Amino acid sequence: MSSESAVLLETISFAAEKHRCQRRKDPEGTPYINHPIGVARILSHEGGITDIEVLQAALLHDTVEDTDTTVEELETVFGNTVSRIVQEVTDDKSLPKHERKRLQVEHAPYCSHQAKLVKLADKLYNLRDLNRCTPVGWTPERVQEYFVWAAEVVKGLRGTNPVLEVKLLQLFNERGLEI
Ligand SMILES: [Mn+2]
Repeated sequence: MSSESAVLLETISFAAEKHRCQRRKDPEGTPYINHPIGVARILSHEGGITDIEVLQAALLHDTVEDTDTTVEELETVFGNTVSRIVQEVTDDKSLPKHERKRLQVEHAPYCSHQAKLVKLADKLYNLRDLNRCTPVGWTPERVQEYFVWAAEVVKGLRGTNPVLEVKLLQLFNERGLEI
């Protein structure tokens, strides 16, 4: 086995352990790990990304925000670049939700190219998921608001990956949104 394959398996295993008790918000309660795996697959399969550190960061992108994982831990296990990308895509949970969402819009243009890729794939996965089914407790208005907000974030990520961006634009257009 190539060393990159081994590294990816180590990363998937780490993320699966960290997210082991979490579920998505869909009515079926899909295991949370399906999301980071799906985000990494969008990058590799659709975006043509082969940068192993981007794929690792995609697999780990919600570990600091949503589990007990620290940036220092990621740095020790996976190195400086992977931990930096994850840190870039991690919201500051000490801030109110509205403020976190506003900061995502504001910071998007200034993220590294690698972090922008993870953000694009994360948004594409989540928007497709919202089209597939509505999260428990969400109204159609809340779903539409999420699309509006995501379009604002994606606006700041343009020029990063044409394939992913075209797919996102199609989803926004279906919702009557222009970016
Ligand atoms: Mn995510």
